[in-house]
Amino acid sequence: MIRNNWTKDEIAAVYNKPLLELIYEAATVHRKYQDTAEVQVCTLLSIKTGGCSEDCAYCPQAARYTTNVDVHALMKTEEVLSYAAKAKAAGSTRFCMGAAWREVRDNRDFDRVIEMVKGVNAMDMEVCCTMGMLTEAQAQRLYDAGVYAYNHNLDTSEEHYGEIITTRTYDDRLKTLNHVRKAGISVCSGGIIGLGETHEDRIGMLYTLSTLPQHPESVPVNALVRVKGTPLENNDKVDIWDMVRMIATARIIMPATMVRLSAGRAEMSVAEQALCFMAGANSIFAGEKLLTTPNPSFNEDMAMFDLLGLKPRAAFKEEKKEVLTPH
Ligand code: SAM
Ligand code: DTB
Ligand code: SF4
Repeated sequence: MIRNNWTKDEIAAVYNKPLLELIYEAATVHRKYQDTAEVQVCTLLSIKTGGCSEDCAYCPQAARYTTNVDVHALMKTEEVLSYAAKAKAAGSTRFCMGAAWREVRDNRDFDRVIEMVKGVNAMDMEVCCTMGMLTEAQAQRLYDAGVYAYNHNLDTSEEHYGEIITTRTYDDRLKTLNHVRKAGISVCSGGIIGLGETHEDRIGMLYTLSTLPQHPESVPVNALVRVKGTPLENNDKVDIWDMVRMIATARIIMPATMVRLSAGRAEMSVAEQALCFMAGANSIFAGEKLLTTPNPSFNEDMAMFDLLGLKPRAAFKEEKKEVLTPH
């Protein structure tokens, strides 16, 4: 049964289980709700890079930090479509376009994004965008153009949010998620671990996600990529066991959701990633780059899939219908 009335204590009890017990339980839930042989392969492309006005402490694209990111205006439509075609040929079924914007504005750039969305949609790939805050009307326009999913992360708990970002609020994030949901777009929302948050903060973020009126269809779990020049560059590397614990808890409390092993794979061994799949992760970002930082190559990932007996999930497979228990 899918529940959206979890309490923080219940989630903490799952999160704090003995590790092997937690993995076993998550793997059991995974088998019941998902096809464990399949992993969704999404390709990311940064269509507008750097120069962002926000102060997200983890992000190499914030204009206020001096990082090695090459700032780039919005790409040309044809160029984006040729990347999408390559991603499809390599076996990707979801193409996610990222823009370093605080929010979408109703200008020519947005018109161009709409063209890109139509083009990628015509290639029979699931189109995803992540471009910052959206109004209800903008979400509707994206849906009408063929956007399948929108990524907008909560990143951390409500309590810890102000330590990481001061240029917008948690409530702003939730509002955009609501606009996305209302427009009929699939919701992709998760967060990052390794920001200096406590275990309670991680539980708090999972609480907010799992008590939304409807669970996000996908929840990315990112390990902080420590980028030189950002305020978090000297944070400790995320412990793989923390990643596994987070993925397993997300899998148990949101069983019908795709849980994505997102940023941080470049620093993980195949054995470590296998543990994450065992614990219920069933989606990855593929391609040599995430938005601006390195990621394993398609070939390395396909070799990993062969080794582990996994295969890429087909596009447009409907997520299992949720039956929610009332609050
Ligand atoms: N600007 C839009 C926004 O913030 O929603 C979309 C792009 S933004 C780069 C997308 C997400 O990438 C962020 O919400 C954050 O979760 C993730 N991200 C950014 N930098 C990261 C890093 N260094 N390590 C891990 N995840 C990161
Ligand atoms: C998400 O949760 N992770 C992706 C995607 N959504 C947009 C982004 C990760 C970015 C990592 C840092 C970078 O490459 O710039
Ligand atoms: Fe801008 Fe998004 Fe990076 Fe924040 S995470 S600085 S909003 S690109």
